[in-house]
Amino acid sequence: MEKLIITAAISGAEVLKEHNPAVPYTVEECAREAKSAYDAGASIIHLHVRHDDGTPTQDKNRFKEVMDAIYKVCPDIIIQPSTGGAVGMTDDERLQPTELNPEMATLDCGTLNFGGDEVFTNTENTIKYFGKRMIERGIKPELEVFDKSMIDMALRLHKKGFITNPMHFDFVMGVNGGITGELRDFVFLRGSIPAGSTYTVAGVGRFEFPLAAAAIIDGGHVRVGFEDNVYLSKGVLAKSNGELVEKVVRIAKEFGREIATPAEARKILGLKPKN
Ligand code: KMH
Ligand code: ZN
Repeated sequence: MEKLIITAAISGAEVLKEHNPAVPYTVEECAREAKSAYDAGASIIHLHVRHDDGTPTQDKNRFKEVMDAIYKVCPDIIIQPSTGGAVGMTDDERLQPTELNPEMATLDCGTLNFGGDEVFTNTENTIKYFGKRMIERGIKPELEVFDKSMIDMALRLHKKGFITNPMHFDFVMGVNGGITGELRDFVFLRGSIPAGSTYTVAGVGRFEFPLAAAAIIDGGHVRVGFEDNVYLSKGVLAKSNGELVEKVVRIAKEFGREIATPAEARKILGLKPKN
């Protein structure tokens, strides 16, 4: 079985220090959290950035500052900026980190009810616009899937040339308004992607570790981190993103699954080697 790629979603746009004091806002805090995840075995950092007061921003200068600080302490890591940003941002605002030509970026494949009156809007034209931008700039999209219909959307847009092979999906499961994190739904999603594509699973809240175990057994990849879950176990806050990654590494070891280095992750995902 292929080695396991662990992605750490260290910051998110919605989770706050009120939920876990280790949630990073400042440049230094982001670098600290990325390093803790990298040291524990993460090869990808899924990145949102904030102002120092915790307000989410897609400002490309802030992304550059944070990415430079992360590369300083994790020189070979893969950084995957979010183009989802936060609810209510415009498409062009969300796309700003692509101007830095990162190796990867997220591409959200549909609209989602986020609870209350909040809607995370990704029209078909938005997805096409983002897909085209990533092709033009040689950025590998991670196809964010919050529901089965988003896989179908990605496959339709792949046929039309807005997304290229090999495709890499992220099943974000257990979000309010999206697909549940039940094993039945995981099996449904992973059976719905074409042969030759790869996937990561990001279980939200209590689904984080059961779904990590499922993906480890299945040969898929895993995302953990404060964006999705702030608890190490029931009622116990994680002290760092690294602690969440360490737990995945322990589970993987139990099943004999080795952990991919960033260089190995690049090979698995078809990214160019970093020199
Ligand atoms: N914060 C959500 C509105 C992504 O990173 O691409 C969008 C999100 C997905 O987190
Ligand atoms: Zn995100």
